[in-house]
Amino acid sequence: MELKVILEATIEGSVSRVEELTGKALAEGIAPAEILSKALIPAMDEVGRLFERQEYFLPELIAAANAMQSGLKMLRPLLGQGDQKAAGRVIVGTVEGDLHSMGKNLVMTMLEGAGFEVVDLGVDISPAEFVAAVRQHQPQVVGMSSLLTTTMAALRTTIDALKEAGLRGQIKVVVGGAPVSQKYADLIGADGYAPDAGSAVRKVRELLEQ
Ligand code: B1M
Repeated sequence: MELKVILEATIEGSVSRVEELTGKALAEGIAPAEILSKALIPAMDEVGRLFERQEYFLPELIAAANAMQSGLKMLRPLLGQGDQKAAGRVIVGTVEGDLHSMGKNLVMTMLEGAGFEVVDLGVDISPAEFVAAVRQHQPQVVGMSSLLTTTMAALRTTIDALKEAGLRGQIKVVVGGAPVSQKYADLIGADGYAPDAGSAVRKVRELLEQ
């Protein structure tokens, strides 16, 4: 089966087609990571381009996002099944004002697969909520996602809030999301930056070894 059909069904926003075709691809023995990297993720890139060209509007964007989520949900238990004991506790959230969840979900899935205990804070998480979550869950690592240039500043305000709360010294902060870069991460005083979900796992491991 050609993965192009899953890519097209995701762009069209068809949840039922994506579920049917993902099931078929898995039954044919295609690796979950391949379905993700060659169909679901590039589909969202194309949806972003269509949105920029104003060929797609919010309803199409939401439909495509739902279609991707439905595929991701099927792949999630199969992605990078780890056999280690909990390698550490990580809390992950999308920053205040930002509702994009899929990148965060993918990062969480890969971390879980790598053996980490992961707490999902959700989206639109304020600095105060991050602070409260660190107090409650006592993680080693805090992961923050930002997908909008307008919400990138919330990465900094959240780090500042963690400092003010006296918690910064006990955690490592990893940031990511399409508009974020290593340079920006350095500028705002994050401990790490990862461009994608796979490298987020490597970065978290690296920080915990320090
Ligand atoms: Co929005 N959106 N969106 N959107 N959306 C983008 C981000 C945009 C680039 C589209 C575009 O114009 N081309 C644009 C941002 C422009 C900018 O800021 N420069 C945009 C816009 C403008 C908006 C709205 C403002 C639109 C409007 O209302 N007019 C609005 C904002 C709402 C809000 O958040 N307040 C909005 C809304 C939405 C939907 C709700 C409809 C939907 C999200 C649904 C959901 O997530 N449940 C949506 C979608 C789907 C997108 C695009 C098309 C796809 C995003 C996505 O899920 N990609 C996106 C265009 C694009 O990115 N191509 C776009 C797949 C996902 C797996 O990748 O999230 O990049 P990504 O995550 C990657 C890496 O970034 C990284 O790893 C992930 C996996 O490899 N990563 C991390 C992410 N977080 C990380 C954390 C880490 C480490 C790595 O450590 C902790």
